[in-house]
Amino acid sequence: MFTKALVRTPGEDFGRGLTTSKLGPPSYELVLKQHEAYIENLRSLGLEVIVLPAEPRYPDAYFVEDTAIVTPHLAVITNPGAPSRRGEEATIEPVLAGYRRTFRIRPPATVDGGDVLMVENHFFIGISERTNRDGALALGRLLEKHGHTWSVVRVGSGLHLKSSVNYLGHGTLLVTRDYAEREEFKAYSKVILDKKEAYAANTLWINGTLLTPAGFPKVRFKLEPLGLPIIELDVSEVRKMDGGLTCLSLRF
Ligand code: CIR
Repeated sequence: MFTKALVRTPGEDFGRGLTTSKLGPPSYELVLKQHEAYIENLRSLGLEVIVLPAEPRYPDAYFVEDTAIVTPHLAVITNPGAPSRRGEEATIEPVLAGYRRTFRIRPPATVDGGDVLMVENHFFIGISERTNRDGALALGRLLEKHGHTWSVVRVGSGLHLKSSVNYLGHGTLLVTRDYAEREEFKAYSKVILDKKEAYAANTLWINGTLLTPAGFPKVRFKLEPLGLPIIELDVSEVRKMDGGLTCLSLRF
């Protein structure tokens, strides 16, 4: 169960962040509204939301998920894989130090939190363009010292592991087609997304409620049999910057 979420307000320059999407220029006014709605929903699910102010030097800094891995036992401050994002983590560390003992991933190791999927006590660490083998190993060692287990997953498609795979509770993963047959996940039940709705893999479990991006009607149909409440949230402007619902917060 989570009791807190840490978020950061997008800055006016958020449209200058990294992106590969071809969905057009994002609107600052709209992203602020969508971010506010996200916060309100987290609060309505009982979380205390810690809201940090925009960080002008770092247009991607509101994707706080990438800067740390927070577990019940520790917080690991990452070394983000994209050079333009290095330094974001230093703004998060003092905040998390108030809640957990903190550890760091140091260069040449790199890790983006978006590549780290927590499934109960186990952590799947994606090796991607952002998270390298040194990073996975450094993170894995810290996790195992604190009683967690871990394994690595090759991120073949999608920016981060959690762009394609997320945990829905009760031993069930939500996965894109590309990950449906992966050996690494064979022990889990799976909800498999249609190719056209792959973006909705970035669905966020909060204490038994699923927050899923609006605009993917088949996903609701696939998630309903799980019997969990579902909230659809519009994150169109975040999507234009290659982000989604999980990227916008650290939950702990
Ligand atoms: C980036 O490319 O780093 C940002 N524009 C998007 C990061 C999304 N974060 C995430 O999936 N955890």
